[in-house]
Amino acid sequence: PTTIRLSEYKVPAHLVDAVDLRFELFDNGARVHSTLTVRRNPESAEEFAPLELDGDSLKLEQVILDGRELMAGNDYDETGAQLVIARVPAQFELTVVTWIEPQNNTRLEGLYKSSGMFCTQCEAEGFRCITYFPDRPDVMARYRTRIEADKASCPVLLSNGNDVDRGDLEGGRHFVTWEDPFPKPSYLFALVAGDLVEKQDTFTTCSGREIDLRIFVEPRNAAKCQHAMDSLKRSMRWDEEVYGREYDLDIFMIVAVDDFNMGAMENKGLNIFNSSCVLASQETATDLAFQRIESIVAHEYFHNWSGNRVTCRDWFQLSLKEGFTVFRDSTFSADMGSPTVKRIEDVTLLRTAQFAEDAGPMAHPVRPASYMEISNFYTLTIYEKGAEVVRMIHTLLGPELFRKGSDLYFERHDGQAVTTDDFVKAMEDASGRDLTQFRLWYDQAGTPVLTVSDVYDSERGVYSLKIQQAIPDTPGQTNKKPQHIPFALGLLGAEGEALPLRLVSTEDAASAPTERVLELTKASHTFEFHGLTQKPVPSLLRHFSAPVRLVYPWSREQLVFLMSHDPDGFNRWDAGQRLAVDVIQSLVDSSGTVDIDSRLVEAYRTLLADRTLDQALVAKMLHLPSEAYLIELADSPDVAAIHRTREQVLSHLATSLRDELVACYHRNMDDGEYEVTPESVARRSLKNTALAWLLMINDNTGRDLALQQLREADNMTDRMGALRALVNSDYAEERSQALADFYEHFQSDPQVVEQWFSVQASSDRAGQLPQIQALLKHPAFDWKNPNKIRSVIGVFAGQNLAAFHNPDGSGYSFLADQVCRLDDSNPQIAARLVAPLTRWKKFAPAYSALMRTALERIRNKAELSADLYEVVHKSLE
Ligand code: B3K
Ligand code: ZN
Repeated sequence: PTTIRLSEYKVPAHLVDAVDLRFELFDNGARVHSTLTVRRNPESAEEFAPLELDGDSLKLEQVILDGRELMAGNDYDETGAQLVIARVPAQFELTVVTWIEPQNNTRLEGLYKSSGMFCTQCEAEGFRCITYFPDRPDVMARYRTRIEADKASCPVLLSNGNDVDRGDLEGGRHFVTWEDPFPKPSYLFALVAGDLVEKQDTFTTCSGREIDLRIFVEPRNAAKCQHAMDSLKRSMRWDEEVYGREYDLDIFMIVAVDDFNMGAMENKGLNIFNSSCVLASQETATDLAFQRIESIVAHEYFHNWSGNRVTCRDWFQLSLKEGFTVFRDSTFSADMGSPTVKRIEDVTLLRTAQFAEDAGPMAHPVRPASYMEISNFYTLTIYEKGAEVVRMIHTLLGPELFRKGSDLYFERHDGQAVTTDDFVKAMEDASGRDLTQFRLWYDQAGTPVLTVSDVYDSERGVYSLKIQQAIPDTPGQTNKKPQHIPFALGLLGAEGEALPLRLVSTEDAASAPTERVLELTKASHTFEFHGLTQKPVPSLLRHFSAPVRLVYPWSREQLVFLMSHDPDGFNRWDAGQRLAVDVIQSLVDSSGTVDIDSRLVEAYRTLLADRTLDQALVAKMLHLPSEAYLIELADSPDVAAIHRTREQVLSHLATSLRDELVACYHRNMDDGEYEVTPESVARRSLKNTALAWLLMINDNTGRDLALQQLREADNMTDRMGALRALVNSDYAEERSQALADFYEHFQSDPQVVEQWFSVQASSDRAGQLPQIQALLKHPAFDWKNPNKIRSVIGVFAGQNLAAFHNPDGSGYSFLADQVCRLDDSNPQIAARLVAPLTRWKKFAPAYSALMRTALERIRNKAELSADLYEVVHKSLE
């Protein structure tokens, strides 16, 4: 595989104004007729450049240029990956006919079949698996698409835009023609053909236009679309109100597909979703799934502006649309529910997984400088860190100027393919702020480390805070420059009161704010706060105002104090996390002696008793830091020791708080109607946490409550909560019975079976390697379905850490086998699954040697895909 570099970007030599497609769909394949209206790009320096079209796995049948059929070898050359026509006029029409086999397409890129329906996935480079085309996002064209198929098996025929013509054909076939008036890059093309039912609704836009909304699903899923439809309407309204963005076509469609590599795809007017990200009912989906669906529906919808109307010039700019759109969907979810809880969830993902990525062999900037396989760059860094970067711009500018900036960005670049720099420029131009140094966030990889120290001068009444920043080296990048970091903070007095932050002694205490955003631009800063009569407790990096690691010598007293006094809910939670991390880490280090700080127990006791606190926040605070996070924080982690210690702490807490947990369970039992509001989600979460803790300590009351809940639950959150608690307990008999009954009841629902797989695969009781191997042999397991693969193999390697990191290396070797197997059918999935092994350098030597061996075995596999090649080679370098 070759390396593609941002520095080598060239504008396309040819532009395509119009694409006329005709698909003939058959059981044994599909013929694609594509007619392109092409002209030389006046902005290209290469006046006599040959026409180069990308192609992948295509059978070329015919090439016609301005009505004349071209001859292979004479007029054009077809290599595996390109169709090159050496001499072309300045303007011409080109027809290319190709034959493809969707039914054999296991990569799930381009046109493929899933549960009998035809569907497409073209981002990033899937359109070239359909026809020869300049498959790059800066070539934007108007598409007209005619689909022809058997009427009985494919009554529904969909593509982007508006449906402009339809009719019957000979032999029981029919056609529909779609026209998309908005120029778009090829990656936003979509086609769906199958036997689907639709749920219909309408939305009236701010300017009074009525939009036809449709969700297409297989008939058996007809009753599971309401939540996605409601989420869609909320998203449409929100984007009008918060960003002034109105929907532009007359129809908006969503289709649910079972076999899908990712979560969903924002194709213009025709979003295609992984079934698990759209279908929901109280009976089958957990609260988490409901929330996930709402945010993914919003995310894909928001792409209509941030991605489709304004798109990326090249794939190095991927975060232009992804970072911005994640920021938008995250703000949306915050507005729909609890902002603090949403922030906690986002930061947990960032600190656990993105920080790990940013410290590993695949670390890359938000705007990468090079890649081999673009599919490998749909990463937490591009998405989540990219969203944090946009959030920091929002923090630095404030909401009004940020909105001015986004208005300018959409207005200035509507219909264009642009860069992250264009985005920042619009923010600068609208606000008058200089973001030159801020741009380093896009170019430098690695998580900045902020080291904070403080001194209090009682004579002067001055508290000074010294903040130093350092950015670690990452592959190919050393000696980084200091970045521009917004640092939000507050100071608390002894009673928990918020103190005025006076940066100069002359500032008036009454008008000084109690929270400030300091701007760090140098390697070291010292800030002085005046007029303080005692040393305050600092509340640092509030709301997690920047994606950095914060180092400050917290005392446990300070953390306990912040847990109950910090006015910033996020930092209350964070103080609890830091306290728990500190307790667990010191026990891991002290090997053997288990003396658990009573302050931790008392802090949790207070939490369990406090009814005045936001219960959604309490529910989050009760979750101990995950093993993955503890591992991320450790140098040379010993996984077994971390796992054991965390379990000991959990058992100790559960034993000490046993009665409080039972009371918490009963208090949060809820016999009202099921609803997904922050309050009722919090109640279920508290109840199920209490249950899980009680079962950790083999409490018979807990067991009985779990069994009863499993029998009586009227929703999947409670059912799953009880099942998970039993599966993770020592009640072996109850566990097997519960798993068997559950499967029996839900086996016909693929999304529930996925949850059933993952509850086992993530459990150190039910998910040891032999059990995982048995799951792979289960009749419901399907090697062609990415969700099943993820729910067993992905969950095992990513969440069942003690079993995966078995010191005998069996977990690694198992993963290597599965990755090699999958690489032949679906390289994108293989390259994603291998991630846990790529972090080998981080672990204690006994682990890392075995991880490396497993990786080397993958490297030596015959016919490694480009996807897997890049990840494995870079991580072994
Ligand atoms: N843009 C798609 C990602 C498609 C990735 C394909 N390899 C989903 C999203 O971010 O909305
Ligand atoms: Zn996206």
